[in-house]
Amino acid sequence: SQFDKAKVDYSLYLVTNREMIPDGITIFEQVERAIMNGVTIVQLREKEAETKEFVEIAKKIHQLTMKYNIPLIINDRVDVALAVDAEGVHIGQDDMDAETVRKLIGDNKILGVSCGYVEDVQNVIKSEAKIDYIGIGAVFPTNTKKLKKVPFGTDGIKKLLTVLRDNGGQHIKSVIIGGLNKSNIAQVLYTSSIPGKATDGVAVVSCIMAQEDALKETKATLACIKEVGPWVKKDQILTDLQLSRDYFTSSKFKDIIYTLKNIKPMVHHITNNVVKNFSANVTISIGGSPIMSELVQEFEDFAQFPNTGLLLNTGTPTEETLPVFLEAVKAYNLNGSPVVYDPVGCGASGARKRYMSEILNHGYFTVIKGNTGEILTAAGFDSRMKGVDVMDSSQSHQYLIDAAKKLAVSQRCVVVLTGELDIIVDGIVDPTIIKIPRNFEPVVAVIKGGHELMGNITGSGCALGSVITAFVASNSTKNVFFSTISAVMLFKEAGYLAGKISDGPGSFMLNFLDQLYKISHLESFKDGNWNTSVS
Ligand code: 3NM
Ligand code: MG
Repeated sequence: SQFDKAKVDYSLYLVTNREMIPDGITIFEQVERAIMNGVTIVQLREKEAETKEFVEIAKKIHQLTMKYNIPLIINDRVDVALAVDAEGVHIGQDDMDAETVRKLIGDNKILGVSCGYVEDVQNVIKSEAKIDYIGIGAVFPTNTKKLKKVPFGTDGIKKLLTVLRDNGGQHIKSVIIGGLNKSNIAQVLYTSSIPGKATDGVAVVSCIMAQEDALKETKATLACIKEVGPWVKKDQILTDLQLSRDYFTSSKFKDIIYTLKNIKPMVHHITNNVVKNFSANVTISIGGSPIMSELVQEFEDFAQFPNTGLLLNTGTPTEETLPVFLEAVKAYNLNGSPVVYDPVGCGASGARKRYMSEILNHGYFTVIKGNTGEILTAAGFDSRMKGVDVMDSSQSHQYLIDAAKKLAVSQRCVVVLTGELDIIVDGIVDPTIIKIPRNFEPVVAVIKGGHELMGNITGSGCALGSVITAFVASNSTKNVFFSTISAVMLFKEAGYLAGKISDGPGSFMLNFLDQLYKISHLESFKDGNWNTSVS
């Protein structure tokens, strides 16, 4: 057959599995529906078939793929590929070696190799076989195949793409595989590309082959790949961003407040036991609507409400909470609703650190908010570094900014690092640019202000999470970074004003709620200590 290897579209790569097709539908019907609705390349994978049957099926499937002008890849069996003149062969690590396969199929055919480890990718790059693409997996657990390795999440994808990028494998294409479906594809694509290298496609089995309505499911899956995600709106450019006290009298801030009050965004809190009451009060005082729920069965319903955000605060974890957290993130990701993650105390123990990795690895977060130690830990920086003690203040300042930037870029989200200075980094890139330039530099905002009494009451950091979630969920700015900055500024201003009139933590807590209420209702702009810079 005639085809151009350089022009192969890997974006939705269907791997077949006959066993899981619903009764009454043939593999040919299922594959044709898939091709007609967006599959761009097909791999015929027959683990049980005898050679005769395999070749018969392959011939028929090849007629189909040729009719729609897409390539057919045969899993493992070079003889079958040659017999039907398929466009390529896909091999695993335990199949025939790539050099021999290449000799047998010739230079014009596609050759793909499954890779699960760094060494696998290094071998592909070094190989004489001119391997065209790699399959990166398994990303998540799957029922489709007995896995010999532990699924490695988005971190694993990044690691293997980095090997390709940095070792002369730039030209080698890649598809990701394993447990990918509508609930995670868009998020995984968005968070797993690295500057300078992105994966070229998503390989799926069950989310098409096992479906009663393969037409609808293929369309939906393709939409996840093409759209990259509804949770990130196309950003306006922040050239007119003014981070001064004037901001509170600006029409922009008024718009945000009016919208917030009209919309009354719902903040679904999954938060720690210490701060529930205070967080709920803070949410109400700024015009939001708090709800506390850890009931998995209702997450889907909440996530579908318009203007609803999830605040996930993992401050009091137990053995039972992790699956609840993951289900919540999944429900909100699936519906494109924002998720704000506060990894409380994630550096405090090995267990909390693993907890955090697990959570980060399984979903997309719109905003990640933490104190110095938490963000340093999440970014993989040395969190014992009590920065200020060992470095001069501009050095420690830069260290914190670097950590927040690293986390924001790697998670493609907004990061808020709270401390003496609040550092806010915009790692959200225009979702239409999947291939992020290597020198991508996120915008950083540094906000001063607040009051020292804020550190003397429990839950003020956690309640900031509630305000950020309310602002992002009401989405009045259409820009997560801008909404987050607005939330932080409001919070600090209220803290400053409350601090000035309070005798201690007790009265501060009450005054703080009052000030949040007043500013949010546009009553108080008279005083403040805004001193803010954007770089
Ligand atoms: N290969 P589903 S995972 C065929 O890790 C296959 O190499 C994998 O099926 C690998 O899309 C996998 O139904 C099965 O999860 C993927
Ligand atoms: Mg194999």
